[in-house]
Amino acid sequence: MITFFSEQHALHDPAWEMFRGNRVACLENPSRAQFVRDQLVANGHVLLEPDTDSGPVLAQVHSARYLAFLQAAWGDWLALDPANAGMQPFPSVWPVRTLRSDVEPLNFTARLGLYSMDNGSPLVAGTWVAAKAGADAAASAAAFLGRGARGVFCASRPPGHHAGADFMGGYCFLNNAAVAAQALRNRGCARVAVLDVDYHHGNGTQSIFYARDDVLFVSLHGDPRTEYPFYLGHADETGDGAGAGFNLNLPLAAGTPAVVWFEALAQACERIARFGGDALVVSLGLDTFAGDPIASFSLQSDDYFRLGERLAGLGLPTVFVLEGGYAAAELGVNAVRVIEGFENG
Ligand code: Q9C
Ligand code: ZN
Repeated sequence: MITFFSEQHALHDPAWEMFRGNRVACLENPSRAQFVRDQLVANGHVLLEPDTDSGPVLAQVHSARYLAFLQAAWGDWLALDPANAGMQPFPSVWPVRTLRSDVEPLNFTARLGLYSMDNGSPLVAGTWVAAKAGADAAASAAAFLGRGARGVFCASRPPGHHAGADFMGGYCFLNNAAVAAQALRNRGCARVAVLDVDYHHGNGTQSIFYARDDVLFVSLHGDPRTEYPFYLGHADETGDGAGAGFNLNLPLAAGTPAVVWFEALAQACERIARFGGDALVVSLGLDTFAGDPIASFSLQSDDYFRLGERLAGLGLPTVFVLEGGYAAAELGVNAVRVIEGFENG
């Protein structure tokens, strides 16, 4: 399958994330995309450099002030003190209930809090360039589908599905799946389905399209009562206003076996078939893998081929966007199984 891939992903290389009050190596690191690239090349798949500027689409799915903050963030951090070059900023204050989020503070780490949902989205010198290359891959994939391809893969990082219209979160900065879906809409698809199979609920994507009936969001994920992102992803979130009935969450208990996961996938596919859209975007998180260090489903590598086959059964032009998956050494094999299952289905 044609894959959009940029080496610029490696510019996002955080030194640490927080775990139990300590700094630990970041699970979302460049080796992930390198393993995916290596397996794609080893199996004869063609890599293309992203060739479409996602700028206009980013302005449709993210707020102007968030994009301005993210693009300028590293420069603003350095302007405070040149010694900040060797340090990762960390948010200081979050505008939770009763606090105002309409007035942007001048203080940098306060603004980082305003534009973050969590303490787990490390921002470094290359974050904007790497994230923008991923968004460009999503826009390029949408353009490529318009030229008649059946499926296209974006092997990008950092991931995107936790990023909302005006915040980063869960290692995500720009919502690549939302960019792909909106770019497909702009290119003449009247209705687009997004299926999110990452272990974690795609809160950013859900929220971006929650009031819209032209983009259906369907997600299978760990139950937010116990799993990240905790504050969204429940079954009773069905959409708002015109979007009522166009959001379907299928939360599954941590430890859910693969056979039950595939039953939920069948339910998700039924909803997408009933929607009858013109294209499909798959938020392809591979942290459902049994060997994943931060998740608790138990899919095996062969299950990913079956996943690809099931998705092909929907018969829709499909953009796959890489999301999570932290068993890095197996990530490439599992990603290739999905796209080869799709090509076989
Ligand atoms: N020390 C995605 O899969 N943080 N994001 C875990 C572990 C939340 C996962 C912290 C996990 C976010 C795209
Ligand atoms: Zn995830």
